[in-house]
Amino acid sequence: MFWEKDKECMGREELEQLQLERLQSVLYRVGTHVPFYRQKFNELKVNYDSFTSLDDLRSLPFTMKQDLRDNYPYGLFAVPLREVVRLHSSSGTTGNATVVGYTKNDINTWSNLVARILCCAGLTEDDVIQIAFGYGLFTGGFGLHYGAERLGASVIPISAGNTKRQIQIMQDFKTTALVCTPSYALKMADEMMDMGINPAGLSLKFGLFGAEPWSEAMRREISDRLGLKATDNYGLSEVMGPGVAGECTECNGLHVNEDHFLVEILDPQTLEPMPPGEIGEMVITTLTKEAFPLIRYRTRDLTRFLPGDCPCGRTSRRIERILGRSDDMLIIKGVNVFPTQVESVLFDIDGTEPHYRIIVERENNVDRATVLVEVNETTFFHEMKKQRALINEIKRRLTSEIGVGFEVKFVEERTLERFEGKAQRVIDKRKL
Ligand code: DLL
Repeated sequence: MFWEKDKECMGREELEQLQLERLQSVLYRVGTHVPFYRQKFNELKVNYDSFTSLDDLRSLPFTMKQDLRDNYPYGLFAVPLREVVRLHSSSGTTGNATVVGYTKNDINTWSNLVARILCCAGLTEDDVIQIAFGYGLFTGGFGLHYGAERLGASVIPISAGNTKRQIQIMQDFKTTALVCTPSYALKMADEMMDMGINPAGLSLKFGLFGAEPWSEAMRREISDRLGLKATDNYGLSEVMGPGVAGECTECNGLHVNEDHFLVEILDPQTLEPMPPGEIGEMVITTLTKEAFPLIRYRTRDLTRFLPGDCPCGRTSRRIERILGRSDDMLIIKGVNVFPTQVESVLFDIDGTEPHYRIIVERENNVDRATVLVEVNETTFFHEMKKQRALINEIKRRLTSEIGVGFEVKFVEERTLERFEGKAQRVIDKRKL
């Protein structure tokens, strides 16, 4: 099933020609209308008129989150505010907020690309889509909403929170597709258990999850518990919001909407392209956005291009699920650790619940990382010997798969905070 087959299955040569033309036009636009880029292009003597291949992209400057903050609120807009019909903002966990804007055309493109991603995940106009992302300055709610309407599905704009009511509505309205963060989907599964509702009795078929990193093990957990096909979709507010990339029903990587976004995977240190198939930082150039185009935006998200063709027939390049953000990467005793790696180990072990927290401390200049993991009642009240054995098994697997030792502590079911939006997995108490 395709939304725009001619675009999704375009030959590489034709696609690259389109990307080059769009790149030149966006460079002209920002070079003319955005002082920040005009100055950078002048300094670096960028002559985009003479670009003959996409490799010329490498002469262009990068844009960083800090540049967005320095130009807060409207400094990077490429159109007058009069042409902007929507604003969104990302608060971020550190530093000032950033603001992004959309023209009418941008909203149109955005809706279309999200519809593409929904269709790619198997949804049709027959679906009843419950959007449990926050509506507001966060791009998740409105982004998915407009896309789902464009698809022609029946949209339930319930927003995040009020979990009991979510489940009631899911039952009454016969929701077939749930859209939220993966951690919120798990919270819903817990709540259903408490309410004595069997997910098998609901009409759920699809779950479209995104906005935070999650593991393959978590996908299995959610799919099994909610009885749905779970796919991953990716985006970020700076670049548009949801709609940048999404999985098809093959579930083997996220197809990038390459006719609208030019993606590079670079070595975060040298900023040179990573060899094919290796993990690096994703850098994105928007090719069609009018109000808020970005050139070589450093997302900090780490992933790699997947080799080979997808059996679904789409020719767009696929990226692997996001491993994490380079700023979420913990360095524990010098070893790089992503919360998703810990998650993969925990979710694979019987007796533990899919809820965990990682606490990092430093004592006498030595790092100590502790994983708090919820365990079911039976495990929690196991005799000491059995508990020890399970803890040792988890420790052994964490050490062998991640390369650094963790303390592991069991906590009772339902003691760790649950999340309705993006989960906060790490508490870093070190003053680094
Ligand atoms: O999270 C946009 C979005 C909404 C995407 C709904 C998908 C669904 P921001 O709040 O600006 O925008 O956060 C963007 O979230 O740089 C990634 O680090 C992370 N992220 C988003 N999607 C995924 C994903 C929205 N599928 C930041 N897997 C990005 C892993 C993701 N991380």
